[in-house]
Amino acid sequence: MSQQMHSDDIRTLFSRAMSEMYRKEVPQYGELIDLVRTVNEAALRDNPELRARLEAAGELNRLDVERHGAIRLGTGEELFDIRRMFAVMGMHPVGYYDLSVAGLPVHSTAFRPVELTALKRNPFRIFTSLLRLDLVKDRQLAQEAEEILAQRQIITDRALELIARAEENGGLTNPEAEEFVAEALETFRWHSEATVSAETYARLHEAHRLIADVVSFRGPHINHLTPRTLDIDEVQKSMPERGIAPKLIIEGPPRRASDILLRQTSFKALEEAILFKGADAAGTHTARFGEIEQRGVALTAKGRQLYDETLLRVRQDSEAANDSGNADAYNAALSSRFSAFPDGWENLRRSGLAFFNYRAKENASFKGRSASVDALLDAGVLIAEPQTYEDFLPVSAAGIFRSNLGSDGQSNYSGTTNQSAFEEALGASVTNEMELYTRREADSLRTALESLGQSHLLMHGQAA
Ligand code: OOG
Ligand code: NI
Repeated sequence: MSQQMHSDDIRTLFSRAMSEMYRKEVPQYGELIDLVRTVNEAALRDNPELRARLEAAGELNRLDVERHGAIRLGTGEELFDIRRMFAVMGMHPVGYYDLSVAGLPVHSTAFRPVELTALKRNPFRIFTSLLRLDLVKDRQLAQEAEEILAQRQIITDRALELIARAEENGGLTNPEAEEFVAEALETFRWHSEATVSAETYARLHEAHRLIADVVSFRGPHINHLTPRTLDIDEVQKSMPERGIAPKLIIEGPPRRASDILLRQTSFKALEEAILFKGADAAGTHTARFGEIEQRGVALTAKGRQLYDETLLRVRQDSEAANDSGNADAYNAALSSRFSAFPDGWENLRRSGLAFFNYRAKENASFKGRSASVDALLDAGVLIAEPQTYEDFLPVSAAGIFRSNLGSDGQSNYSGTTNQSAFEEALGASVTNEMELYTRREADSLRTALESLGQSHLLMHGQAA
C-alpha cells in the first residue's frame, strides 16, 4: 500500500501547477512575479525589522510561493463539488463576502488553509464567487443562463472519482495525488472557444460582463494569481517600466508604519480572441488580469469597524471612489482620513484594534506574580507579534472586479445578503475568520502565560 500524500503537499503541487499554467497563459504574470521578487529582496535587505518579524512568524519561507487566485462559478452544484475538490488540498471555506452591496451579482468565500502550520507551509487561497442569477432582472435571460450552465460539467470524471476516493480513505496516495492535481488543473484552464453563439454572448454581456464571463465558457478559468509583495507602492511605480499598466489606485488602507489588513492593485485584463459556437464568428473577451497584494495585521471587530468607517469617509470625500476618478484626490483623502487611525504595533495592540500572537521569550522566566500582560511585555519576557491578515476585503474586491470588468458603470445589482443560500449550495457553513484570529490570540496567550508561570492573569480580565 502506497503512502498517503499530506494535504499540504497536494496543495503545494497544485499551486505550483496553477502558477506554471498561468505563466504560459498570461505572459505578463511571469513579468509581475519577477518584479515582485526583485522588490521583495530589496525590501528584506533594506528593512531588517521586517525581515526579523517575518522570520519569527514563519512567513519568510512561504513568501516565495504565496499566491491567491480567483474563480467565478455558475451554479450551486458547482460550488458544492469545488468545495470537495479544495478540501482534498486542505483548503476550506473561510468568510462570506456579499458583493451585491457593491453592485455585483455575486457572493463569495475564500478557500484557504485554516491551521497555522498549514498556512506556514503554503497559504494558497482561491477567492471563489458564485453568480446570483436571482438578482438578474431579466428573468428570461436568467432562465436561459441557467439552462446553459446546466449543460456543463466543470470537473473531470476522473477528478470526481479521486475526490470520492479521498473522502473515503481520508486522503490520496502519492500517485493518486499527482493524477488528481493534473485532473484538477483542467477545471481552471482557459478555453478560447465559447459554448454560446455570438448572439447569446452579446445578450449575456449586455446584462453584465460578469454574467457573460461565467456563462459562456466550459469552466471557471482562473482569472488571476496574485503574489504577495512587501512594498506595493514600489511595485505599482515600477509596473509601467515593465510594460504593465496598473489600475489607478491601490485598494485598501494607505501606506503606514505598521501595515493593516490588505492593500491590492491590479493590471488591466487582457483582451483575448475567442471563437463563438456555431458559425465561425470570432470575438474578444476580457477576463484575465494580474494583481498584487501586500498583507498587514488582522484587525479586531473594533479595528475593522474603524477601518470601514474611515474608508467610507474617504469615498465620500473623493470623487475617485473607483478608477474612473482622480487618483490624486483619492490618495489625498485616503492619507488625510487614515491619519486618525492609530499606527505602530504597540498602539494598535493597546487600543484593541488588531490581533496579535503571543509567545514567551526563549529561556525567559519571571519571578513572582506579574500584575498584568502589559507588565510582562514591558519586562521583555512576553512578546506580541502581529497576526497576518489571511483573508479578503469586500470593498477592495469590488474595486478589483470593477477594474478588470472595465469601469463601465454596470454595477447596479442590489440585493439582500444571502449567506444561508450560499451555505446551502456549498453544503457546509463558512468559517468565521474573526473567530480564527480571536482563538489564535487567546490560545497563544494562554500557552505563553503558562510557560512563564503567570496563569493567574488568565483568570482576570487582563488577558482577554
Ligand atoms: C475576484 C476579485 C476579488 C480579491 O483579491 O479581492 C479578488 C474576481 O475578480 O473574480 O480576487
Ligand atoms: Ni484577487
